[in-house]
Amino acid sequence: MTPPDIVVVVYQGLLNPSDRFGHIYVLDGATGALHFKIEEAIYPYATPAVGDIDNDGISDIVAVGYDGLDSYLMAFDHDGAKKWKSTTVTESSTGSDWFSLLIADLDNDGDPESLVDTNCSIIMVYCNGLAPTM
Ligand SMILES: [Ca+2]
Ligand SMILES: [Ca+2]
Repeated sequence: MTPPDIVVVVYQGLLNPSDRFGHIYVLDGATGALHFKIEEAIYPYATPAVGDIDNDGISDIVAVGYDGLDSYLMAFDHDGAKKWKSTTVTESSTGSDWFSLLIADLDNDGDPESLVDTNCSIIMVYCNGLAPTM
C-alpha cells in the first residue's frame, strides 16, 4: 500500500514580515520529498482540507486563498492545478480572521460539500465540489 502524501502550509512571515502569504507544499508520505508547491497564495492561518470533492477517486485540496486584502475559498486538483476560486469569503484586511475547513457529504447524496467556518461562526457550504455561486 502506498503511503498517503502530506499537505503542509509554509508561512515565512515571522522571519520576513513583508511576506504575508502562505503556500501549500505536498510532500511524499514515505520519504518527505517535495512533490510540488502550489504557487497560489493562501491565508497562512487556515489549515487546508483534503478530500475528493469531484468524486473522481483522487483527493483534492480546499484552502483559503488570500490576495493580501480579501480571502477566498480555493480548490486544487491532486497535482496542484487550480480547480476554482470562490467570490470573497470575508474581508481579512485586519488579519484577524481565522478559518476552519471541512469536506463532508452532509446530505448523504454521494457528493461532498466543502464548508468554511470563519471567526464570526458563519458557516458557508459549497455543494458537491462545484465552484460556489455566492
Ligand atoms: Ca478528486
Ligand atoms: Ca452531499
